[in-house]
Amino acid sequence: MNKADVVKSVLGSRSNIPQKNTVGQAFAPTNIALCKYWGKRNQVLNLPVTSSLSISLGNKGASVELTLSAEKHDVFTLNNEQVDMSSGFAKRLIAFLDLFRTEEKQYFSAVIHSTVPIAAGLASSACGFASIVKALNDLFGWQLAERELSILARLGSGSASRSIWQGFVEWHAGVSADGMDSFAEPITSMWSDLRIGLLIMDAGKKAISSREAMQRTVETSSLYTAWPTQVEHDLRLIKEAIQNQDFHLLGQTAEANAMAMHATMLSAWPPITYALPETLTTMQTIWRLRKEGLPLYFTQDAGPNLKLLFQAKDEKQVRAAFPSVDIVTPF
Ligand code: 2P0
Repeated sequence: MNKADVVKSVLGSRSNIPQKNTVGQAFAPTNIALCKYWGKRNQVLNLPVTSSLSISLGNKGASVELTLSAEKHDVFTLNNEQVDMSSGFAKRLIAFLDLFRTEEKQYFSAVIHSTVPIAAGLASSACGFASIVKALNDLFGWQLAERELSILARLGSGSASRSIWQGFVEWHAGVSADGMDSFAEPITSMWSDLRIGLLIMDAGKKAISSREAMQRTVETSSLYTAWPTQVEHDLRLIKEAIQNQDFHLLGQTAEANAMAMHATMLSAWPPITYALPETLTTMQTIWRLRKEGLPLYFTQDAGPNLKLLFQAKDEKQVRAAFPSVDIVTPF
């Protein structure tokens, strides 16, 4: 089964002719995993080895306006600038749109506004592909269920399956070969005093893509065999923490999960680390502050940046310790 087969099976007899809209509009939030997705059981369909759980970042994400283009090629603008169509970003998006074109070759114009740095470990591909799928659904009037949107977004990028919703979201790994049971869904929850702090150490492009890094980890890391067990344990605790609004359990489990994921990368060959010296000194500052009594935790993805987890009551202290922090209120 390839991606085109999945698209065909999800869309059924739905048409690729704009129904009542001539423009498809959508927004999708970026998301940060508290229990990470790291490793695939199927690289073509982005089917994960384990389930994962994330929190979406409110109005941080990507908005898209999608129209059919009169040109004989796609045209993309990103944050008001024309995208170089030979760039990696454009090629990936063209390949994704290829899955949805009619036989007589439709071309698209996509006007994208992103409030997250591209490829800096801030899940820009997650909100990017999720917003494109939602915009296609709007343009063509497909009226797909959110579960189906999640399956389609996954074909662009695994973590995009979680960016269909706000709040806490669980992506079920699934077991089927075609991935029809590998979709995300929201966890009913409300946690108004939860805060996420973004600490950007470097908004530049990463040295190794997460796609390549997770594959190398699966193939060469001796610690990877322990990863599925770790995830099973952490998923259970995080869900318990969400249900009981137990901040310490949430923070501790998310931080431990991120450290374990990075440990699997360190033991890959050639070894992989996304940390910069500043990442490590910032971790040490967080650990010191926590020892001094501040309930502050972090998580780290495929980049050097850290994402802080704390509660509204501690906002002032967090700002004092990290003046450059960008604070997000997810609920
Ligand atoms: C996550 N990451 O759960 C994990 C944690 C990075 C670290 O999902 O190959 O861009 O497109 O499926 O989704 C980043 O990987 O990878 C990611 P592909 P993706 O958020």
